[in-house]
Amino acid sequence: MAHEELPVPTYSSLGPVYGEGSPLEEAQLRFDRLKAKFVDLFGREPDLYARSPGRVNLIGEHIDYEGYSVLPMAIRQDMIVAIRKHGEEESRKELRIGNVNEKYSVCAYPADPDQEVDLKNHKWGHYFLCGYKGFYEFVRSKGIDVGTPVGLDVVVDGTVPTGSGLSSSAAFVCSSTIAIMAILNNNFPKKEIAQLTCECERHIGTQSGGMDQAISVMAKSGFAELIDFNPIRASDVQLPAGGTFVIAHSLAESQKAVTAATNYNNRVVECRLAAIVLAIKLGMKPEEAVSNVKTLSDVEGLCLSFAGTNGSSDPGLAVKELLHEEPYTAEDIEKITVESLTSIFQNSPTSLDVLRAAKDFKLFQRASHVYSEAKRVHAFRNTVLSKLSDEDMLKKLGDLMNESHYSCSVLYECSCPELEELVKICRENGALGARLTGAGWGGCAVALVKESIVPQFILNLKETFYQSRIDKGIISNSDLGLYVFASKPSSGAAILKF
Ligand code: NG1
Repeated sequence: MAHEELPVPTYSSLGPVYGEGSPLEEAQLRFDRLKAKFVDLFGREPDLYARSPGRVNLIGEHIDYEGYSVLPMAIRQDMIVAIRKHGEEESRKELRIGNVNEKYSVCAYPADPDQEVDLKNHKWGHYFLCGYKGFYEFVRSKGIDVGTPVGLDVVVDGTVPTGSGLSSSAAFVCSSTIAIMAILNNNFPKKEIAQLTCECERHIGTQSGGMDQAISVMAKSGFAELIDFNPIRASDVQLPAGGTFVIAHSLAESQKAVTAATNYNNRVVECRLAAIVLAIKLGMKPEEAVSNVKTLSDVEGLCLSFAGTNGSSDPGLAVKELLHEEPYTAEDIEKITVESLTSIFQNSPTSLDVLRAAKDFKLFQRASHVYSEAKRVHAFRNTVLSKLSDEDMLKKLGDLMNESHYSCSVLYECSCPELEELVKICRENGALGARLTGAGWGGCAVALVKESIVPQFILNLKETFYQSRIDKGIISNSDLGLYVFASKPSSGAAILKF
């Protein structure tokens, strides 16, 4: 059976997830501490645990929500959710969510799947609530009866750094959803859980694309995955020997949920507008384009026919010929769509927030990024499958990563000064390629480095990037390992019952 058709695995020991040696010992300590915290807070032991990893995206940035394939791998840092279901006799119908990290105080919500997530008042526990609401929506849509909602006690322990572009949010939402699913005696094919958790996370107000949840749920130890959407599918990608991915934090925190209207969701809206304008320029009736075209992949066919008549197979040619580089005002676009932007997005409150915050729309730049980045993902995969020597292969992969960064930085404008500095330093210190990873606007860079120079590379980053920040007290020397580390592809989500 295809990997994505299988349910989330359930294990009775930590070995299948964490391997052996020191990672296993560290994991055992974390589970012991988590259980102790649970007993401390709630006076009982958890019934089960669910864990989901963070991820690093190797290539394919800001294209998942446009329907294009991406190529991430899971990292060892993860989120573990310990959960206990109240009995019918227990009167408290509440979700209580504690955290091993004292920085996060206990959050409580009614055990009501229909409550709204209070987006104006952001709390860390909201991510659990996203999983809770999303899970009930899913089972109801399938006609599955999971009984009357009862109270749930929950404690979480996370090691994915937050706001770092490594998907701590998806690790949290996926582990929460899977814990809720397991405690209510259900399990589903991973591809359904990947889709469901993507929808869960949208309750936090970002128009999330689905990559993070897909890799967190479907990852396999030792492999990166090519993730396709519509339908969701994961294909193993074996990375060439001799190369290692080093992840380095720029120390600028990217607050995706808080800055959604000007950053993440803004780009989603710009891509939609670019797609609609292209469709109309390529002959679709305005009202048809407005109602049917959601993403740039929806108009790829039209762009390809246009390219074909000009002797090319690049959908980007339509962007070059039919969109202008000058940013578009709302009025410019409305002349083409013959409908106001507020009416086009009337059913999406988070998009209306974008329109209120935006001065103009860079349709040419955003569409150029998306079509070129989508091509780079396949070039990356084809390079890995090619007969090139490991050395040449690593060099080509590095070049593609550098091109991806340029496009993110210049066309998509999702970098920031700290990331630019860090990426430059990575390249100066021997990285074959380096780029921002994840949503950007802060967070991490990922660098492809020859395995033989990894320790020296990390030391050099320490000297040239981190030392001045340690001196300023931004991070402490002893925490450096949390901010810069080499990572191998780790395993995906799991349920643990001991
Ligand atoms: P991160 O870096 O985890 O915030 C976000 C989106 C992805 C994808 C990337 C950009 C969520 C949960 N994740 O990732 O779907 O669009 O940005 O490639 O919104």
